[in-house]
Amino acid sequence: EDFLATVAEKSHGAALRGDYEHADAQYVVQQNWAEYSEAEHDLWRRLYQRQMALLPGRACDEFIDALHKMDAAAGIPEFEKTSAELFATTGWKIVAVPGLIPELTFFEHLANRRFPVTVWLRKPEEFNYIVEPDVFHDFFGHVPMLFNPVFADYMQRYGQGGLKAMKLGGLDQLARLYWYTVEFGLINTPQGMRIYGAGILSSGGEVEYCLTPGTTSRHIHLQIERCLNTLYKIDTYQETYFVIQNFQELFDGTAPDFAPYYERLKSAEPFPANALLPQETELLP
Ligand code: HBI
Ligand code: FE
Repeated sequence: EDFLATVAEKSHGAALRGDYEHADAQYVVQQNWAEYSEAEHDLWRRLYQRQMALLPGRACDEFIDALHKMDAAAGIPEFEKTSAELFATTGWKIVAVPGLIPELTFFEHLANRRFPVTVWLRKPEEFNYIVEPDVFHDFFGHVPMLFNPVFADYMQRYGQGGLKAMKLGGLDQLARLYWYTVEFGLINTPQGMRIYGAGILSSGGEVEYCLTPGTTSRHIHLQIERCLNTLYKIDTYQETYFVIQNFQELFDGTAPDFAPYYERLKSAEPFPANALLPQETELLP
C-alpha cells in the first residue's frame, strides 16, 4: 500500500533522475559505464568498505562467498562482466534500468531470470539513507544472492507470482513477502542468525541492529500467509524480521497457489509491523 504507492510516485520521481527516454519497452538502458566520474567510483568504494567492515560474521556465507567472486571492490562494476558470470552460474542476467520501473515490467524481468539493476549512484549526502534503490543497493545488495541456485529459483518464482498476483489483486500482499524476504530476510545457520536481505546488506546501521538481542524488534519464523498479511515500515528499522531455516524453505513456500491466500486476506485486517501472534515465539538473534 504505502510502499507500492510511493513506488509509483517514485517511478515518476525517479524519472527525474533516470534517463527513461532512452529506455526500451522493458525499461532497459545502456549502463554507460565510462560516464561514471572518479568521485562516483570513490563513493562506491567508501560504501563497499563500510559494508565489508560490518558484514563478515553477519551476512550469510552464500552472500560473502559470491561477493568475493565478483570484483566489485575497485569501483562501480561493469554489469556485463558479472552478468556473464551470473548467467554461467544460475542462468540469471543483469539488465540496466534507469530506476524504479512499473511492477508489471519488474515482475516480467524476474520471471525471465533478468534482474533490473539501477544505473545511477546516490549522492554523497545520501551515504546513510536512500529512498529509491540505486546501483549500490541493487548490485551490492541483490546480485550476490542470485548466485545461489535455490534463491535464484525463488526470485524467478516470485516474478511469476507477481504476474499472477496482478490479476488476482494480491499485489499488496505479495509486496510484503518481497519486503520481508528479499529485502529484509534473515536466515538461521549453525553459527547463528545471518542476513540475506538486500535492504539490510546494503545499509549501514541495520546490519548490526537486526542481529542485536534485546531490541524491540521481533524475530519470528517465516510463515508465508502470516507474512503476506503483515504491514511493514519503509523508513525505519524493521519492527519484525522473518527468519528462515534455509533457502529451500522459501522456494517450497511459494510452490502452492496463492489465490486462496489472497481470497482469505483481502477481507482481513493486516497485522501491524510489530505484531506477535499468540502461537508465535520470538527467536533470539
Ligand atoms: N523497480 N528497478 C526496480 N527495482 C525494484 O526493486 C522494484 C521496481 N519496481 C517495483 C518494485 N520494486 C516493487 O513494487 C516490488 O514489490 C514489485
Ligand atoms: Fe531492493
